[in-house]
Amino acid sequence: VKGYHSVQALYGKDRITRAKVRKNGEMVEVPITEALDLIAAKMKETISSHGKDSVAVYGSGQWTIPDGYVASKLFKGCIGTNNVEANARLCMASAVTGFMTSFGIDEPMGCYEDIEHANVFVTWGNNMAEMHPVLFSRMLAARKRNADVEIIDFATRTTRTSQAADKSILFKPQTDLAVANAICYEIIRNNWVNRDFVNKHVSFRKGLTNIGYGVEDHFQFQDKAEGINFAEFEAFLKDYTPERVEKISGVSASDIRYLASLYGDPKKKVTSFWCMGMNQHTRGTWINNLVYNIHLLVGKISTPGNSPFSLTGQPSACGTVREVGTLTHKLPHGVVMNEHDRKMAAEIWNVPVENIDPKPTYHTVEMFRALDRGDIRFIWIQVTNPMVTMPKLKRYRDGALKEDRFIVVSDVYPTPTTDVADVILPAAMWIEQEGMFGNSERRTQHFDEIVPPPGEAMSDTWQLIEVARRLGYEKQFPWSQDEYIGKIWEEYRRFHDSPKHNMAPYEVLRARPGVQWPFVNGRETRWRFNPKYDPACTSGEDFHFYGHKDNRAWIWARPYEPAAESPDQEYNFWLNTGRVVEHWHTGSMTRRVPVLHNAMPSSYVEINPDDAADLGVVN
Ligand SMILES: Nc1nc2c(c(=O)[nH]1)N[C@H]1C(S)=C(S)[C@@H](COP(=O)(O)OP(=O)(O)OC[C@H]3O[C@@H](n4cnc5c(=O)[nH]c(N)nc54)[C@H](O)[C@@H]3O)O[C@H]1N2
Ligand SMILES: Nc1nc2c(c(=O)[nH]1)N[C@H]1C(S)=C(S)[C@@H](COP(=O)(O)OP(=O)(O)OC[C@H]3O[C@@H](n4cnc5c(=O)[nH]c(N)nc54)[C@H](O)[C@@H]3O)O[C@H]1N2
Ligand SMILES: [Mo]
Repeated sequence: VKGYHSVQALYGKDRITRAKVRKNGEMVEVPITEALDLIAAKMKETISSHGKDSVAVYGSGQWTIPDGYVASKLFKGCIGTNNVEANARLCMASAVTGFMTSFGIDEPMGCYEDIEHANVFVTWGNNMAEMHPVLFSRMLAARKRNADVEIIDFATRTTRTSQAADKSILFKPQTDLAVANAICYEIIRNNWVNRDFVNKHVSFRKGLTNIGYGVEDHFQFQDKAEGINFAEFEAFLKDYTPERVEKISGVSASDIRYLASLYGDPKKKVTSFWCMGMNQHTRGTWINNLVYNIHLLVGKISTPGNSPFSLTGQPSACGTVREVGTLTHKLPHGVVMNEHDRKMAAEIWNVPVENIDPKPTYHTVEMFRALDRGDIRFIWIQVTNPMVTMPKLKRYRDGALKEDRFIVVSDVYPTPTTDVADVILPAAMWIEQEGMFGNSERRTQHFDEIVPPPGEAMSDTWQLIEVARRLGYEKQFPWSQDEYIGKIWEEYRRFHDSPKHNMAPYEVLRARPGVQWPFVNGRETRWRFNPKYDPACTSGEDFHFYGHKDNRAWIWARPYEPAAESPDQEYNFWLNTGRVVEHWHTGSMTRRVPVLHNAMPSSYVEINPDDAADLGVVN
C-alpha cells in the first residue's frame, strides 16, 4: 500500500525546498550556497578547536550507495575521523554480528527465490504480512500453488502474519533463546542430525556469558571464542529439554517437538525468516547464532528452499551500510583496525594512509552520548530522524540543544530532528535523483532520476561533495554533476574486486533489474557456499564455508539469559513494539499521504482482553 501511493510522498504541502539556517534563534531561508558555506566553515572551526573527532556524520540505510560512499570517503579518508555511523546500527547490528560469528562473512547465503522452493516457513518474530508484504504475498502464492507448504508464525504477539499462518505459536519475549536450544536438543535426541554435513562443514564454539546489556556510557564488550566438540555441545543442551523450556517460554513441549520435527524431517525444505524480533533482541547475536545452529545441525542451508534468512527493513541497510561500511569500525572493504584494508582504502581514495585512523570511535548510541557529553560538537544527519528513533531519547535531544553544538539535518520534510537543527538542507527524494540501493538478498538495484527535485533540493551525495570541496578536497571529489553517480560506483567497485564480493559494472547495473553479488564472469550468485552456484567455493567439496579460516560454519553454545528487564510487581506487563503496514517508521513521508494517514491516523496499544478486563481498560 505504501508502494502504490509512494509518489504522493513527494508532494506534501510542507516539502522542504530551500535551505534554512538558524539566525538569532529563528530558522531563516537562505540560498543553499550560503548554507553549504556555513557548514564547511563550522566544520573547520570545530576541528581546529576540538580536534577531528569532534565532527560526525550520522546516516542511514535509506542513504543511497553513493551517499554512504562519499560520506565515508570524506570523513574517514579526508578528515580522518571514524565518526561515521548509520541508523542501521539500531536495526541490523545483530544480523551482522550473527553472520560474522557463525560464518565469518556478512549477508545471507540464500535469496528470495528460496520462497519458491521451501515446504516450510518459520517466521521468528517477523511480522512479514505488514513489514515485508511483497515477499509475504510471494510466500502465500507459493502455498496456494502447493498444498504441502506450511507457514508457522513463531512470535510474541498476534499479528496479521499469525492470522495468515497455518499455525501461530506464541512465546514470552527473549525466551526464543531457550526454544532454539530445545529444538537442537530434540534434533539430536531423535537422530535427525545430518552427520555427514556436520562432520565435513561444521565446528563448535562457546563464548562468554553474563555479558551485560550495554546501557552505560563507554560500555565495551569483546567476546572470546573457545573451541568445543560435538559431545560438549550435546552436554550443554541437556538444560534445554522441551519440558523445562515450556516453563521458561510458555511454549508447550509438544509445540517445541513439532517445530523440531519440521526442521528435522529430511524430506522438508525449511526457510526461517526474521527481522527485528531477533535483531533488536538484547541477545541479538546469540539468537542469530542459535537459529543458524538449527539449520546447520540438519544441513538445511545454502540450497534452494533451505535458508536461514535475516531480512532487512530499509532499502539499503545492506548496500550502503554493510557493503559500503558506513559504521565506525568499517571501511568499504574490511575494517579500520587492519593495516592492509587501510592501505587499500587510502590508495583508492587518493589520501595519505596516515589519514585513516586505526581506532573505531563511537557506535550510534555512544555517538549521541558523545554529542551530549561534548566530545562531539558538530553532527550532520542525513535521511534519518533520530530525534524520534533513538532509544532513551530525551538525553540526546537535550544534548543536541546544548550551547556550542552544531546540528545539520538533510531531510525532505520538517521533523523533530529538523526542530533541533542549526542548518536544514533540502534533499532530493529517491526518484528525483540517480542512485543505487542494495537489499537483503545481496541485490544491487540502480534507479534513474524520473522527476527533477523541487526548488534548491539536491541529492545527499551532492550536498556532501559541495561541502568536501569547500573543505579543500577537490582532488578527491572531482566529478561533474551529470556523471558523478557512475564514477562513484566504478570507484567503489574497486573495493570489492574478488570472487567473494565482486559487484556488477555500472552498465550492467543500468541494464538489469538488480544484480546479485558476487557477480563473477557475467554471472550472479543466488546461493553462497554452494559450488553449484557460488564461484568463490574452491574446496572441491559439496559445500564450502569460506568465511572462517577453518573453512567451516560455526555452531555456538549460547545459553538463555533473561532480558534486561522483566515484568515484576510494580511493572507487570511486557511492552512489545510493532509497526503497521500503512506507515514507514516515523511517518515523515507516509503521514503526508492522505490515504495512508487516514487509514492509520494514530498509534495504538493492544492489551490482552483478560488483562484489560482486570484493569477496567476499555476501547
Ligand atoms: N509498513 C512498514 N514496513 C516496514 C517498516 C515500516 O516502518 N513500515 N520498517 C522496515 C524496517 S527498517 C524493519 S527493520 C522491518 C521490521 O520488521 P519486523 O521485525 O517484522 O517488524 P516489527 O513490527 O518491528 O517486529 C516486531 C516483532 O518482534 C517480535 N518480538 C518481540 N520480542 C521478541 C523476542 O524476544 N524474540 C523474537 N524472536 N521476536 C520478538 C514480535 O513478535 C513482533 O511482532 O520492517 C520493514 N518494513
Ligand atoms: N522506538 C523504536 N525505535 C526504533 C525502532 C523501533 O522499532 N522502535 N526501529 C529501529 C529501526 S529497525 C530503524 S531502521 C530506525 C529507522 O529510523 P529513521 O531512519 O530515523 O526513521 P525514518 O522515519 O525512516 O526517517 C527517515 C527520514 O529521512 C527522510 N527522507 C526521505 N527521503 C530522503 C532523502 O532522499 N534524503 C534525505 N536527506 N532525507 C530523506 C524522511 O522524511 C525521514 O524523516 O528506527 C530504529 N528505532
Ligand atoms: Mo530497520
